[in-house]
Amino acid sequence: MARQVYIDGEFLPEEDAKISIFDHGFLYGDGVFEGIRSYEGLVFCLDEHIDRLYKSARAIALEVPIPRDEFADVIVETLRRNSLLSGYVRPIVTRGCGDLGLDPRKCPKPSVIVAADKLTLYPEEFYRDGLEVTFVSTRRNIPDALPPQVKSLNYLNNILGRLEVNRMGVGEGIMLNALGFIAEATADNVFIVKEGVLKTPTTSSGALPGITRSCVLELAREEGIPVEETELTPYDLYAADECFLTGTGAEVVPVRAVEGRPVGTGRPGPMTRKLIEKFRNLTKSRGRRYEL
Ligand code: PXG
Repeated sequence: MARQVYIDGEFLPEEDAKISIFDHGFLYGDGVFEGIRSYEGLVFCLDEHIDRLYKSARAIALEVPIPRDEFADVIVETLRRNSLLSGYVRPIVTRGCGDLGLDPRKCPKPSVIVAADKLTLYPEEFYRDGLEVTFVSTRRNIPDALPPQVKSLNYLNNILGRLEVNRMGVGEGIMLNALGFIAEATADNVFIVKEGVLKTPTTSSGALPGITRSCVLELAREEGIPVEETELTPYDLYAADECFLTGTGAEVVPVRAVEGRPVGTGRPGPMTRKLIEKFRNLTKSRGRRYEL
């Protein structure tokens, strides 16, 4: 069955779901998006994702043409129309159609698009044994050029990192910022555990404020684990007791080696395993429930 896509007020089969060549989302990556997961009829952290989407839009002076509650309903309806109880949903807001110049004033009407599909999961052995990561040479965009908090349609920085990851044949790549501090992975946030303290780079280091990241920080605090948002160097990762990545697709995934160096014992550590379990429980309760 053809996938059903929402575009500006209507649902269309994918072959009819088309965006203009003159849309600045296409021409310039001028727009914002989200990646949301649903678990057995629960849109995970729907409010948090909506919140980040509207904040991203505000940061680039893009007015989302529909109110938040309506956007949330459209997201749920897109999952329903695609008969997905567990899936991945991608809301997008673009600057809309303009001329071939980049001036956003020429784009009177932003477009709202929501697509959904099944999710390709990381292989199960990643969760059991951990994945390997490498440092990529592509640095994370500097915040003065493009705030890392904005989940914009400009993903070339991350894609350049991903190309390096693919060439290395590992699971993910860690990006440093211009100062040499760890920012995040190409599509996930990074955490380390050192002497019982859970640490993750600050957003000012170049990390996207990941929804999974905030859930993990909250779960750790609940467990009484000391947490720090701080600057981290490659050395901190080499010397860490544990390391894991977080993201909507990845959830919480252990890292077993960095640049060929085993992290800690080279096996997923106790804090990582605890947080995987707690996060999986959270995916059963937090968000908006729906039925097909
Ligand atoms: N950092 C970046 C740069 C991301 O794109 C995350 C961290 C994790 O954030 P959440 O909110 O998901 O916990 C992301 C989000 C993909 C894909 O196809 C993944 C993301 C975005 C777009 C595509 O793997 N991850």
